[in-house]
Amino acid sequence: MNDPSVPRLLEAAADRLPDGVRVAVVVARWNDSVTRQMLAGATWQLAEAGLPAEAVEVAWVPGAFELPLAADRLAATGSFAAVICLGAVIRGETRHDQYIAQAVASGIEQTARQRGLPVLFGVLTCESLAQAIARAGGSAADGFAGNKGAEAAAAAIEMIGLLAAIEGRSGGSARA
Ligand code: DLZ
Repeated sequence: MNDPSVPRLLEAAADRLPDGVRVAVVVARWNDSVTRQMLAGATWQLAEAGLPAEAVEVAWVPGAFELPLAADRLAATGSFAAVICLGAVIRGETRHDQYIAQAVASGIEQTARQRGLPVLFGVLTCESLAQAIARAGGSAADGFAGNKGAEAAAAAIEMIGLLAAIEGRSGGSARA
């Protein structure tokens, strides 16, 4: 264990959340047949990690473009260990989707760094509704390519644990 050739490993419990943690989920209403399924995936994943329903706050915004501002305000409250952003940007006839997707990605990344907490990019950027449905829990017609809402929640759980381990505040610890 103390072999100097083995790097120290900051280990966090990747599947359980520390007690008292609260998580916010911001969901875009645009393409809500998709985003509702992503929200269901995210809340299921958070419950699996031991988070009670009352520790999860859900905020709806009109579309993905509005996710970063809402996420930023939620992060600024200091009440949440992570903010999970969920949206579905689907290609249309114009390049509108590209502008939205780029703004959302960079807005979320900026909020995470400026506020110093995990802000998760659970935003689909798809060619078609069928592609989005497949990534939001799937259907018989569209196939199954996971649930990106659940995956964003899993990433939030891991990052909360890792940051707590780095700060030395949780069950996670630096292993020598
Ligand atoms: C306007 C628009 C378009 C064309 N497409 C999407 C989309 O695929 N996914 C999404 O979440 N939102 C879309 N929106 C709405 C914008 O995100 C935003 O809500 C409006 O432009 C108002 O700012």
